[in-house]
Amino acid sequence: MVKAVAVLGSGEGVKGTISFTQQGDGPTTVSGSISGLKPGLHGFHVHPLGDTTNGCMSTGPHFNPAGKEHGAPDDENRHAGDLGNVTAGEDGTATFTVVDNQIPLTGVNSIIGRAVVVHADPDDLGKGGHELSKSTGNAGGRVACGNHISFITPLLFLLG
Ligand SMILES: [Cu+2]
Ligand SMILES: [Zn+2]
Repeated sequence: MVKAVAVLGSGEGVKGTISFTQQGDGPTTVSGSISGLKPGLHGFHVHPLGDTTNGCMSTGPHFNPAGKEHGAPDDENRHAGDLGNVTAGEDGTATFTVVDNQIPLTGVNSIIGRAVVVHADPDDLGKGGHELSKSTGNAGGRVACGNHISFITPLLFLLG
């Protein structure tokens, strides 16, 4: 079992902790809680760069090693980083668990060192007909990001 974590922060009062676990070559389970959101759906993605020099903007576009279009998590044609939406309740907190096959913690397409981003608006999953639907899901601003996704499994264990 390999484990990783990302801590989300922003200047806008949005914060949270996201944990990642993967068993062997199986899917990665992402679970977390994010507070300070407006109620409703918020796009949730892995972006490729663990760089917040210019805030969440410097994390790059969506993690997309296969060169595909933006889509829903269960679409064939999707960015690897497309994790869909998280839903914040009336208290502004989203608590969620997502299981996904395209965000491994090891290997060439590992998401370690990359960033997780939560957006201001709903991700239309590529189906909104907006000019941004096929690239970003038209999910609006980046309200918080966690750079960067870090192993919490001892590296000696991974090598051994
Ligand atoms: Cu994003
Ligand atoms: Zn995408």
